[in-house]
Amino acid sequence: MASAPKVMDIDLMDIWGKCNEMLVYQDEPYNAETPPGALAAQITSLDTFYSRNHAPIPRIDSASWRLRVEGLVDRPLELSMDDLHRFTERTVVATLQCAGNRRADLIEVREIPGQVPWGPGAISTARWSGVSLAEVLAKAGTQPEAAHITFTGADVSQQAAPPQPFGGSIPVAKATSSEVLLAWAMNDQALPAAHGAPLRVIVPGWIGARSVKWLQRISAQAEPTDNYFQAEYSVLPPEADPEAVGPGDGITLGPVAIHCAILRPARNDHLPPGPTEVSGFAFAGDDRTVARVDVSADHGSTWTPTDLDPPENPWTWQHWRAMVTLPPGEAELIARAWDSTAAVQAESPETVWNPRGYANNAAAHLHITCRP
Ligand SMILES: Nc1nc2c(c(=O)[nH]1)N[C@H]1C(S)=C(S)[C@@H](COP(=O)(O)O)O[C@H]1N2
Ligand SMILES: [Mo]
Repeated sequence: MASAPKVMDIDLMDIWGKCNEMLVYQDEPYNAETPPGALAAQITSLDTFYSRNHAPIPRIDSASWRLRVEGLVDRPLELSMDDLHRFTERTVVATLQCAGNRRADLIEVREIPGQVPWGPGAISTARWSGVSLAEVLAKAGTQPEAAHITFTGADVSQQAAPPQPFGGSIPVAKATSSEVLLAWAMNDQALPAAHGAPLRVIVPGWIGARSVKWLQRISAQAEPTDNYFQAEYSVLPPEADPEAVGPGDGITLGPVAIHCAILRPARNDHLPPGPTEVSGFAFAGDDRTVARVDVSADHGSTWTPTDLDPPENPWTWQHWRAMVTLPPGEAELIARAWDSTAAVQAESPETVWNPRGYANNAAAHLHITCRP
């Protein structure tokens, strides 16, 4: 399956509205990473927003499309787009991050077969607009036994066993938080087909996999969904065989853990020794914020605090920068971030390696060569 990303020679602009600098791992299902230059913007443009799929992208006729809301509810609903537009429109800026982001660094520790070798760009930020999921659930009237809200998309994935539509669930407490949206717009434009048109879930601060695209069904349940992808997105013990484990054997992923990336200098940059600006972003996850980011240019002996942007809200990345002095010769830049609960990134990918390569939140390392 996926190997090193390639920059496409055909015009993806015409297919999924993506720029040609996207790092494409697979054409079908379409899996492409945001190019490094685009990660410096606070809001990611639609043509550079990363794309993560498990099946061909469906094109849905929004006029005949309906959303079913069922399960443990007093009043099951069937809603058209017009019905949804009668709810109050809400807008939330939120970063979406794939649980497999930065898997490439884990693969350097030990191979992870059959998974997309994402670099640091399976993450992007958009201004999402739509209706609050809490309002739709209130209209349906969730019953007291409803503990989880399940989402099912329209795309049937052959990667699942057995093949099934992509789905996932989140606990009711998160589902009824004001930031969770059923979104029909992205950066003030109609939601593109590649990002889930006509309607997708946005679960800010949680792994991207729970933000189900091409949403068709919401179901209130006593238990988490048994959809294949709910259990697939879990962290297994290092010695586990991912082919042999059962659904409950891993740590099911929900909220994202604090991590950061270095954007400048770029990988393989050649810089003169001396003062240089190092910059990047950090993302705290859940409803935490980034509290501090430090950088080191001497393998972690000394650390320089960075100038960190204030949070726009708890669900978005924060950019940072600092001047550091580069030594002559080979240098290793390290950046590490703390969140508002004082949790800090793991020191190295070895610590967090897991068989499916999820949730790599190790400190960012960048090797550069400094020559005058
Ligand atoms: N229906 C459906 N929803 C989905 C997926 C999918 O394959 N099908 N992929 C999920 C994963 S793993 C991620 S990281 C995000 C990616 O959203 P994006 O493609 O809009 O960036 O969508 C999630 N929602
Ligand atoms: Mo993902």
